Amino acid sequence: MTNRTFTMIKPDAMKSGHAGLILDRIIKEGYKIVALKMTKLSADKAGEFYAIHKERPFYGELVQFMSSGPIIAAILEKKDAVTQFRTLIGATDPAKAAEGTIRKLYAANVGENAVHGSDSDENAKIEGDFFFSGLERVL
Ligand code: 3AN
Repeated sequence: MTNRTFTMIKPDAMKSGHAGLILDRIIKEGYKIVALKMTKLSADKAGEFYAIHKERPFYGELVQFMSSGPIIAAILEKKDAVTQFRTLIGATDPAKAAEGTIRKLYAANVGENAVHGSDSDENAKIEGDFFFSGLERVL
């Protein structure tokens, strides 16, 4: 059980002005921000990040969406961070997400679902390393 996970506030939540509320919620839920940046992914970089989904039917749409506007990327620290954060964001499809979760509150649909959260400790490390150098992290 690691104490870190990786998140992105996706282009839909950036566009709808919910980034501040989402960050505020994350902090209030007790996550410490280890690294944080706003950036815009090129289609190539979005494709690389989501390479694990290459064979899925929605891959093209996902890459297009994730490179359509700015995102905020962050490494977060909390006890049991990966599992706890997946609970906080809710199900992939906001229609199936529990009340009060970030996706229930702010996501429009399964494709444009406001936030990303790593699904394992291993992927949390890979994803954090994809966005942040050592110099860009606190500790
Ligand atoms: P999660 O983000 O909840 O871990 P994954 O890993 O199954 O979900 O999917 C990664 C991303 O792919 C999702 N966050 C969402 O943006 C997109 N996605 C997943 N399922 C679909 C779908 N059926 N149609 C369009 N996009 C999807």
